[in-house]
Amino acid sequence: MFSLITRNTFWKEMGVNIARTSNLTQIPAWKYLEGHYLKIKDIDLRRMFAEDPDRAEHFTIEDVGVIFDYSKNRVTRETMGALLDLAGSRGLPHRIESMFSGEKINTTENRAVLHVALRAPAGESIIVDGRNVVPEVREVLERMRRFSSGVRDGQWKGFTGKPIRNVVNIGIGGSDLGPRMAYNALRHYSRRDMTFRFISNVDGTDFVENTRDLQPDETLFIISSKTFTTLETMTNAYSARRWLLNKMEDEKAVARHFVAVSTNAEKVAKFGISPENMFGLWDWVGGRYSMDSAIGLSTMIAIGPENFEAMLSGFHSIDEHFRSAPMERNIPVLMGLLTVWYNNFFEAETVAILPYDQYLEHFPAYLQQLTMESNGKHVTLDGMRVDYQTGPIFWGEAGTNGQHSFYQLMHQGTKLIPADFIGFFKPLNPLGRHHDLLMANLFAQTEALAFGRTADEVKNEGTPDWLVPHRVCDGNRPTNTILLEQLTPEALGKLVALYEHSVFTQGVIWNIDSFDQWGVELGKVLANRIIPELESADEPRLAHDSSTNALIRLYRKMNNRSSG
Ligand code: G6Q
Repeated sequence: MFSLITRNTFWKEMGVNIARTSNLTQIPAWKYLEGHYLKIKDIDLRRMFAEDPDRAEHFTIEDVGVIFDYSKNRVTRETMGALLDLAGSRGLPHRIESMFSGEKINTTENRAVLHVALRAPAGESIIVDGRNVVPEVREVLERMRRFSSGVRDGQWKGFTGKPIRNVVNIGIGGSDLGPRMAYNALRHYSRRDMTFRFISNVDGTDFVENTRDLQPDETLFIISSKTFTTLETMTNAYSARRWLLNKMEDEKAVARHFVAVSTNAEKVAKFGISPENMFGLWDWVGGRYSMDSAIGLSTMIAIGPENFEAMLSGFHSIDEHFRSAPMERNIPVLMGLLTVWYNNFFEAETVAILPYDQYLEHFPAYLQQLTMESNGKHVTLDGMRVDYQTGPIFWGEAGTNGQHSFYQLMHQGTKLIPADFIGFFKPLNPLGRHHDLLMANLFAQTEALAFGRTADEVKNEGTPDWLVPHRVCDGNRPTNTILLEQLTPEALGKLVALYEHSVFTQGVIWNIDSFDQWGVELGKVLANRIIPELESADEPRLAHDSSTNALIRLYRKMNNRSSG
C-alpha cells in the first residue's frame, strides 16, 4: 500500500529493523524524517513550484466532494512518502480498523470509540460487547425525528397549550460546542420563526442574557449532559427550572418544557423529566465526538430531520473514505500527517483554522476542543512520558476578518503558523460581488503566504531602499486549501469528519489516547473543594497555597462573608 521501496532499502542497508517499536523517536521512519527535514527545511515553495509544473495537480486530491490542495506545503514527494511510511510503521491502517470494528481503543477508560456508528446506515453491523449498536442508534434517531417533528409542526405543546417558539440547549464542552457550531453553520436551513439559544457558562450572565427576552410558556429546554452531573449544566438546568416555575407555578409544567439528552436515566427522572423525553447516548461516544448523536437534538429541531440525515450521510462518506481510500489519497490521513510534520519537525506550536464563511464562525472554537482535548496528552498509551511534542494549539477566525488583524504575524512574524483555508464555491447568500471578493481573498492569502514578496519585487515597485526590508514578505508559509461546493448539512458533516479522523491519525502517530480527558478532571475536583469555602457562613480553615488562601479570603470579605 505504501511507497516503501526506496526508504525500506535504505533502512535495510543500514541494518535497521523496520518493525514498530513503542518509542516513536527511535523508529527508522522517524529517524529518516529527521534527516530528510534537515535536507529540505530551507527549500522554498517558489523553487518547488518552479521546478515541478505538476505540483498543484500532484498534491491535490478530489474525492467525496472535497477538494484538498496541499501543494502549498513545505513538502516534496519524498517527504510525503516518508510521512506515509511513518503512518505505516505506526500501524495506522490496522488502528483504523480497530476503531471501526468497535475494539476498546480508549484504553484508559476501557471503552470503544464509535462515533462512526452514529452515522452508519441502517443495516450495517458494528458489534460492541457482543451487541450490534447500529439498530440502537437508529432507534434513538427515530425518536429524535418524531420529537423534533412534533416541536416543529406545533404538535408538541407547552404547558399552557402554546406551541414552542424557543429552544434552549443547556450543556457545556462536548454537549455545547457541537450543537452551537452546527446551529450557526446551518442557520441557512433553520426555522427562522423559532429562536435557538445555547447556555453553557456557569456565569449567571449567560443564563440571564439568553433568557431575558423569552416567554417561559413558549420555551423548551434541552438539558444536554451525558452524565447529568456536570456542575455548570446542572446549575443552569436548575436555574431554568426556577425561571419556568416562577411563571407557571406548577411542577407538572417541567415535563412539557424540559427534555434531556443523557445516559443517566435516574438523575434525569429526579429532575422531573419523564423517560420518554430522554434521548440516550452511549459510553462509546466521547463528548467532543457527539454532535451527530442525540446531543444534536437542537440541530435536528432547527434544520429538520431530513437535513440532519443529510449531515449524517456527509459524515459517513468521509468515514468510508478514511477507511478505504489508499493512504496516499486519504485526505484526513494526509491532514494528520502534515500536522505532525510541522509540529514535530518544524516545531510549529499552532495551527490556524480559517474558514471563509461567516456561518462557520464557531468552527475554530469547535475544533479547539476536538483537537486539543483529544491530543493534548503527555504520556503514551502504555503510560510512558513522551519525549516529543503532541497536539498543537488550534485557533482561528472566519475570513476575511482575521486579515485585518492577526494575519500580519502570519505573513511577517517570526513564527511558523501552518493554516487551513476552508471555502465554498457557491454562496448561500448571493449578494452582488460579495462571494467573488471573499474567495479572491482566500486565494490571495494562500498565494501571499506561500510566495511572499522579494526585495527585488518591492524595489521594482519604486519603494525607497530604507523601506524595502519592512515590505518584504518571505513567504514559504504553509497552507492547506479545503474546498467544497456549498455549505450544506452534508458538507458540514464531511468537514467535521475530516478533522475527527485527522485527529485520530495524529494520535496514532504519537501513540496517545485521543479519547480520554483526565486533565479536565483536576480543575473540577479543585473547584468542588473551593465552593464551600466561598459559601460557608463560618470562616473556613484554608489549606491551599498562600496565594489561593489570600484570594479566597478577599473574595469572602468583598461579599461580606468574612467573620474576621
Ligand atoms: C468531551 C468532554 C467534555 C464533556 C463536558 C460535558 O469530550 O468529555 O467536554 O463533554 O464536560 O459533560 P456532560 O455531557 O457529561 O455534561
